[in-house]
Amino acid sequence: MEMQKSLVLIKPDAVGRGLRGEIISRFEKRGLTIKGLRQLDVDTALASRLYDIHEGKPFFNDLVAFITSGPIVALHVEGPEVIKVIRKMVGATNPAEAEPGTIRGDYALVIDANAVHASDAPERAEYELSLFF
Ligand code: FUP
Repeated sequence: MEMQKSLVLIKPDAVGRGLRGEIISRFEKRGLTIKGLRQLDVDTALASRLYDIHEGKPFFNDLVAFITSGPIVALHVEGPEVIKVIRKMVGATNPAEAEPGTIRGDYALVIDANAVHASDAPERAEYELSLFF
């Protein structure tokens, strides 16, 4: 079976509320492999590289301000179809639209503090993983 990689970030809101374990545990229980795990503070330069595709959008500055506001946990996760699997587990970008049972549907309320980030394509995962590992 072909393995795929994803970068997941547990964002400052979720780290601050003590949800690291809950979130990592969901991936482990699903059967995915945590190949790398790192807690760090993101600076503005790293945030700009992570969010390069959102540069120029109205929410860009808030996005950078939020991801640099406290420690995050970066996870290198692997598994079959991991990008699709994780994005379903994470739920809709806007937590108000995320189904209960998803990470955002269970642990977040508003789009500007939506608990986690997850890569949305294999090429993107390679790029994002290179920023953190
Ligand atoms: P996702 O892949 O679900 O994390 O969503 P996007 O890559 O589209 O967006 C990245 C982040 O930008 C989100 F986590 C929250 C923020 N965002 C906004 O604040 N407003 C928007 O309209 C869209 C995204």
